[in-house]
Amino acid sequence: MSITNADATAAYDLLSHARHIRCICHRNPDGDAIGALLGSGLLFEHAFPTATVSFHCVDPIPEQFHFLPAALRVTPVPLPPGEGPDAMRSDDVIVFLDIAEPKLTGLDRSHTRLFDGSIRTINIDHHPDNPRYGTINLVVSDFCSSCEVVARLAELLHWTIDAEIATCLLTGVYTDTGGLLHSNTNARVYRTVAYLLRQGARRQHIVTAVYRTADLSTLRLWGRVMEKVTVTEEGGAISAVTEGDFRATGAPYSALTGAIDYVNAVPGMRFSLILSERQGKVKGSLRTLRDDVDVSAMAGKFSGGGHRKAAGFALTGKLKPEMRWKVVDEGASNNPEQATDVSSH
Ligand SMILES: [Mn+2]
Repeated sequence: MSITNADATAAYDLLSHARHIRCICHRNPDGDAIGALLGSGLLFEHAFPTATVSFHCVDPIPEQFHFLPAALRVTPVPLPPGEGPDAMRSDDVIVFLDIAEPKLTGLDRSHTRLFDGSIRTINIDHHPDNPRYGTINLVVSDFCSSCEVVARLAELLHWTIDAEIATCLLTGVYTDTGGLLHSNTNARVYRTVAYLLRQGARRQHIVTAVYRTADLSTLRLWGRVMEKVTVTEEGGAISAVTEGDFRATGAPYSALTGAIDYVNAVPGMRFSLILSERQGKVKGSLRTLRDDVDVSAMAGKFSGGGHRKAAGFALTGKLKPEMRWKVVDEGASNNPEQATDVSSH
């Protein structure tokens, strides 16, 4: 599955009539959301010089991505200051990047017009559970990243990807494949990487910024994550960080990104999970290395979603620490009947 020529042409037609193209990525943006946001916006700017292109995300772009071109042009709300949702004109086009569902914009309640069909929108994504909420949907679930979808769109439309744009797009490919290590890194992904490198993508800059830079506060937060890993009877490697951990280490919520890959490294596990408390919510990140485990289905039980091998959810509430201790008669350690559970809370 990929984007068809017809999809690409439909997107082109919509964009070519736009006065203002507003690109939006999901809240708590990761490298793919940011790379796709900036890369697509810059492509549109080159392709449609008479249109105004703007970049939006309700949450700030983490500092580690500030090296990307146009990162500092990102503003919170996809509307000019002082204007309400009704000020959006009929010739405006909204482009959603890496947004699996409307609520992940953080704007689904305040800007309902974005999703009621009254504004023309293009939905560019790679999440399999994306409900195709756009006027035009460029959703390719077997692509590794939304950046790969943007690169494919550019290829079909014969748009030039310059070094700046290639750097944005390669960032998303790198982050959503865990540095080309995840199982979604197939031959087509390497082909895309080769193409972006030929266009001048600054690979070493991405590697340094994303994988070889960690604040002291991040290292301390990760220390707490690693220290608290426990293994469940269902074969899960699980850790949790509380608001207290974030406060004590001084690390922002975004610093947790990447820690899950270490928890997921415990041999023989079916899945891994990191729970984190964030302002009255508990966020869960799930990963698996196994083909017979579908963590997006697990996340779905908590109204979350994602991919088979990487998914997440968010619940309202906070974490209640629970410690379980078991006193086992050593002579009968293989017989669970003789173990006394003295779980304490
Ligand atoms: Mn993505």
